[in-house]
Amino acid sequence: MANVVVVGTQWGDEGKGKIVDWLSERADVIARFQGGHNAGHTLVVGGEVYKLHALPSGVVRGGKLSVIGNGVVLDPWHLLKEIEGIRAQGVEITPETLMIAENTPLILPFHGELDRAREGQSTVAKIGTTGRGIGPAYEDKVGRRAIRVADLADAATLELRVDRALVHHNALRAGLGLEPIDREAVIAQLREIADEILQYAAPVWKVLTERRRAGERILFEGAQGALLDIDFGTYPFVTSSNVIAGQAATGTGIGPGAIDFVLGIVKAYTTRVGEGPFPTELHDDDGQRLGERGHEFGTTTGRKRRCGWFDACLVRQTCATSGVSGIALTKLDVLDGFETLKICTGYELDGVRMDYLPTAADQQARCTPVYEEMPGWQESTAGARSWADLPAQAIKYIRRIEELIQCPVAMVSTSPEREDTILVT
Ligand code: 2SA
Ligand code: MG
Repeated sequence: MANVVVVGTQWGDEGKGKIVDWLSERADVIARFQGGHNAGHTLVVGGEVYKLHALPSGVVRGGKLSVIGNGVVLDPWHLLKEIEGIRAQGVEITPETLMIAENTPLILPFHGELDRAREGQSTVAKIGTTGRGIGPAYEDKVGRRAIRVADLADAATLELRVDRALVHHNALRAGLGLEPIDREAVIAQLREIADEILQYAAPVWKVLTERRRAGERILFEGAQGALLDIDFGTYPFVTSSNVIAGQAATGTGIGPGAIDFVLGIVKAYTTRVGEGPFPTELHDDDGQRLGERGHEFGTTTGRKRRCGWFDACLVRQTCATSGVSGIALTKLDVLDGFETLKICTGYELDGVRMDYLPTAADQQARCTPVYEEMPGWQESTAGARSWADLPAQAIKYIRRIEELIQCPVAMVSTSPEREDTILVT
């Protein structure tokens, strides 16, 4: 496997961070290609816990190049704080090990304010966002009024860019009852961090192309999950970027031909944080148990995640939209000890069997899951490192998932620890 894209196949929090960390041992470059510090990736290395938001998971490994691609939206103040925190844990971060694409749009303080104001003001508009300003920053990018990393290098350009953004934002803020933005303060804040950010700035598209030609391997690290994709997710309850694998190419500036393998990360059950449809959601003891055993709380916001049975119908769909070549199944141990497990194989919509989730919101709401049941296993699978360590029923569950989603299992992860991984060869 040369260049691998890692993507979430559900609503995020599938355990991508650990898998990316595991794969990054075999990569030279690790690149983020969408999202921002709404992501929360937890890595456990030799007992040390690292919580990453904007930084690629590769940073904790020495000798690799970590890249923040143009598809990301970057809060520069948050990034500098995150770098400081990770450095304090003993990780070296320098312009040799971290590169930020010059054409990356910035998240500014008023983006976060707008995000939170919208979420707070109206129950009609509430998405359940992380409140990090992700949506408003992407709006400015496609609205052609973003301030990008390269703009920090020239004072006159920066002022022009700020003015362009403020024309839009001040009008919007007036409607929401927010104070107009203090132009001078924004410019001063940006100038204050400009040099610190610019030391990492680079033409990432060029660097990646050259590195690839030199035979180096690139690992593309997705954030969130395919059902939060702006086009293919459960719109409007989605994030504001393309999350699916195709974005790895446009979010870094390397052609789609550079992608050799798409690894879909699949949690052995389903979770979702924020509002929106979730056909297999459980409101009973089983759901409670999944949340407790799986420690299902947001890494970024600490929010409790909604939990439910594995939805093979949705994952079959997301494996298709991302062109997943193989999956990594994670958090299998959370299912240890259940008497019976349920898998959703499709939906019933007004008496008709569906093998995909329809797009129309009213139809989604009327879809009821069709389940098949399997006996669970009583043994512990936590920390298993080979197939031989897994109970027969657990292997059957994995094989059934593989069949239903029409995609082979390439890896199984049995704990947050790097080594507790079963590779399927
Ligand atoms: P936003 O902030 O605009 O991207 O929110 C829009 C929707 O996307 C969801 N979203 C996420 N879902 C799961 N995990 C995410 N990352 C953090 C984590 C979240 C956290 O790893 O735990 O800590 O709460 C993430 N980021 C965005 C969000 O819930 C909205 O449904
Ligand atoms: Mg997460």
